[in-house]
Amino acid sequence: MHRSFVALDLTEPMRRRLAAVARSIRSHDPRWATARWVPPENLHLTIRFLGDLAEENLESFIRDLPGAVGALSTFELPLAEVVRPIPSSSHASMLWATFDDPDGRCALLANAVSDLAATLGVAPETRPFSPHVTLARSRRPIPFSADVTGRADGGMYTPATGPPDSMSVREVTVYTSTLARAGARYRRWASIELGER
Ligand code: 2AM
Repeated sequence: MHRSFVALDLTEPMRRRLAAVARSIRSHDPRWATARWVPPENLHLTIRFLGDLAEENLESFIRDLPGAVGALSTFELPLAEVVRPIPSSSHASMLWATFDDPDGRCALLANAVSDLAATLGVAPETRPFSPHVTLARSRRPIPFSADVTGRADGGMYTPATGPPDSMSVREVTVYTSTLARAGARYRRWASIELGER
């Protein structure tokens, strides 16, 4: 069985921005230093978690994915909150970067992937889709102070480069993950390009 999910890779500028914010929070806030931080190379935006799939089901899903999403066009995903404590700032068990989905294209993509997953018997998602990148997880809730975000996200870019406030989405990727003591290890199985706009 393969623990599988479909995700968006971050653009390199967005990955650098979020990784820099994560580094900075760790160094400014000792309470968060011991949380489980996602390594920069593993940062991703989950479109749909599929759970455990037999290899033949995973292969069939990958075969059918271009037909399910290839007609959807590429889109821009604007960053909403660079750090959002979940579920609340007083008891955060995760830190997310959140994205807006102004024209609903990301939700459309998630629905198309979910419809295909349903044909393999994957149970429907119970949580509403909310595009985010998980930066850190903690087993016990930790308070998160919003002023750390300002300090964490400031001063890392020259005006010429500017921090990226949005990322282009051109493809979706199917991953499997193996949970290990040192953290999750992801294996990329296939990337499917979206259609040109
Ligand atoms: P998260 O970022 O919201 O935590 C790979 O494990 C990805 O699949 C994670 O990034 C995680 O999304 C998502 N995921 C893991 N377990 C899940 C579950 N039981 N239900 C929904 N999504 C899950």
